[in-house]
Amino acid sequence: MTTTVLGKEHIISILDKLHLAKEEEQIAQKILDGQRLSFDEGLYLYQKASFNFLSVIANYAKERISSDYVFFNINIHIEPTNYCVYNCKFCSYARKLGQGGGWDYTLDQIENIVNHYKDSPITEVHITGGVHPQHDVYYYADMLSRIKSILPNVYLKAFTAIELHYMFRKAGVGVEKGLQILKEAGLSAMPGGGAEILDDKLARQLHDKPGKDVWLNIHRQAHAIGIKTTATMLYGHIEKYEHRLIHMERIRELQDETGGFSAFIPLKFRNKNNPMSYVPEVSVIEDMRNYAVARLFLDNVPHLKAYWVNIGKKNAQMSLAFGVDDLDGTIDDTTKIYSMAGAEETHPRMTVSEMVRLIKTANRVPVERDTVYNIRKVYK
Ligand code: V47
Ligand code: SF4
Repeated sequence: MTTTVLGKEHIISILDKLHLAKEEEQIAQKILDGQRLSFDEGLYLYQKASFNFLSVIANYAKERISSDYVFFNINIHIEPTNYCVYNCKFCSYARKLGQGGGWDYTLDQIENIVNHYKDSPITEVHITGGVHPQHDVYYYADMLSRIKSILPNVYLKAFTAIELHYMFRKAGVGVEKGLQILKEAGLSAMPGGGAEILDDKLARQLHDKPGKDVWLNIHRQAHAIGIKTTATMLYGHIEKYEHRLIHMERIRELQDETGGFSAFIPLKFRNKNNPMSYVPEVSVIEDMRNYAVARLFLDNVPHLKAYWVNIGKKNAQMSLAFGVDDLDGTIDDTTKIYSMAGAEETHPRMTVSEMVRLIKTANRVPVERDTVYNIRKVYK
């Protein structure tokens, strides 16, 4: 298999042939020199940079961090409940207690799900769902301990900041104590959901959840006790490019402070079966441009993930030419949030060999990782 690490000299020679605009040249020079882009440069990239330029330069930024490697893990998701106290206008899956179409697995049912994976190679259980009105942090700690007693060696990546905020308050504990309770029960990492766009004015048009400070503070405190987290960004709805950049600036600032984010995950708004269905979805071209800008702007977050369940396998493969170096996991058809919102993958599942083939046919080297990016196997 031949791979394509282009290297600095080769990149410069390709850029020379692209007849760059003056602004593109300046931005390219900054990236080649390892300098940070400003807000205005980010805006220029979103609004005016050519597609070719974005691909070549984001690819360079990716290769500097992860060479020709593309990471994935072997994981499942558990969505314990879709009952939710909040009303996000983009959400297709939440239900109110007493309404049809809801679920709330008992802890025994969760044990049954997990038992099914006892002899499988999974290394991660990713747990996130609705914000159930009746469950507190002690209930969820019990859930984590029970899973850990069945699968002692897996990483438990669990609960968005928004779920945590509610379950801590329900139990009357602060963030520090709440995180400690969960860590003792087996929590090893936190997913990045619930961030949406970290701008309170825009957020008020999208949802009724706690604002940006709550999300940022819970991630800050998680990082302080050694819990790595990811950060998501819900894009392609009513936001402007400026909002995406404000969002990424807030992630970049917190990362400067803590270094605790392992990956950034743009999530494309999918518009089926939710109160925002009137908003058209953005194009695949816009998805690729967004990955590239994220790679260039977030110079201090090591990995950029394309969540294939959200954008489909083929688009996820294409994103590998726009700075993405991570495809999340094999999933095994254990999540509903995107199939209910109209994503292509109605039964999201990939075998390891399918994942490896998808990455190899993009001329990249597949690397199985664990939740915190320790390398488990390189598929040369
Ligand atoms: O916060 C909800 C998003 C998130 C829609 O950390 C939607 O590795 C698009 O955070 N269209 C939850 N997106 C999922 C999540 C996640 C997923 C994969 C990996 C990781 C990780 C985290 O899903 C929510 C919201 O931003 N979402 N509805 C929708 N209609
Ligand atoms: Fe609840 Fe999450 Fe849906 Fe918002 S996105 S309504 S918090 S399940």
